[in-house]
Amino acid sequence: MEATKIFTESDREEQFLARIDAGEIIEPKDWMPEKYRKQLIRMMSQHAHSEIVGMLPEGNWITRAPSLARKASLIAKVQDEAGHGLYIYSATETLGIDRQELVDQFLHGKAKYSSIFNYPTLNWADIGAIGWLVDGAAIVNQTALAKCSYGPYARAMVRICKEENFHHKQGYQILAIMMQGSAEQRQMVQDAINRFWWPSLMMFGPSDTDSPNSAELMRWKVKLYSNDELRQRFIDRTVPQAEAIGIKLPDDKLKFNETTRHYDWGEINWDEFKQVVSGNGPCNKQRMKARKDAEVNGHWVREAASAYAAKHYN
Ligand code: FAQ
Repeated sequence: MEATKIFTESDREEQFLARIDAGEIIEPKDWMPEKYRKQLIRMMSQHAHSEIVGMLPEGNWITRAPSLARKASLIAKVQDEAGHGLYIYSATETLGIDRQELVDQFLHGKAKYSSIFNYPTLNWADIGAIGWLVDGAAIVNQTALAKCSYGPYARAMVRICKEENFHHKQGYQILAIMMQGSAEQRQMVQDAINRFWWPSLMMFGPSDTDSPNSAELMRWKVKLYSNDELRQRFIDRTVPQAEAIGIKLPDDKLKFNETTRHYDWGEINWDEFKQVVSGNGPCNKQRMKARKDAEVNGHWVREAASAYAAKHYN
């Protein structure tokens, strides 16, 4: 009789890597290395928290949108971001972690969220800038993630990218219309872009030489492109859009390079990035307070919803 083969941890890891190399999609019940699971929980939960915190700078303008149509579309956008947070929390739960645990990690400062949402929204053009630049950057990053190796995350990204595309067009349209308006309106746009351009580039994370997680995530095809590759892709597609509506991007070194067929550009202020990520950006304290207050003030709503669900759906 043939002896039953006992698979060791390293056999399983080898099989797992062979599946990754073959381009197979990993599903929740498949065997996966513990580090793969942990890395996904870290990255996906950071992404979910970002979507939820990302509602705050835009929510700031709902009561002051310049028309009923703009107010309606901004409410819809903010609501979409809540939906994105919820899909990604659900996808993260498939890795065997409870959503409340993820939220608690965030509220206790143990899980990060995107640096971009620590900047204030000072004028209406900032809402256009967020749609055009922040959603634009998110699309570049997330279109790649829609092909990542973990099924639930990849599938969540497909729908999210469709909605982000709509946000991106909406933001660009806000700016394009303002650029055809008065000198003051054009000045508002330029001011918004001056403040949001560099932080949008920081959304892609540290440069490749300074990104501790990239090598592992790329080996597992969670990340298909490096931080710098995606940043370059975003710059290449955004510069012509800026030129088309007369916006000047705040980087004197920005210039199309005929040899590389990409734009050359200036230096990111990595000190600023580190400050913002470590809690010292312009709005970090305000954002955390808003989320902590929501957790406390929304407790009775969650309790009532759970009681209702227990009564009607169990
Ligand atoms: N902000 O080794 P890496 C959106 C941290 S959603 C804060 O390169 P990794 C939609 C990183 O966590 C925007 N922290 O890390 C929307 C790590 O720290 P850790 C969010 C950052 O994971 C639009 C450390 O630095 N999108 O915008 C940032 O390989 C409009 C070392 O970095 C996602 O989360 C940062 N910018 O690459 C909503 C997409 N960058 O955890 C509302 C999914 C890096 O080891 C309105 N995530 N860090 O302590 C990713 O693609 C990746 O996680 C990166 C970072 C690319 C963000």
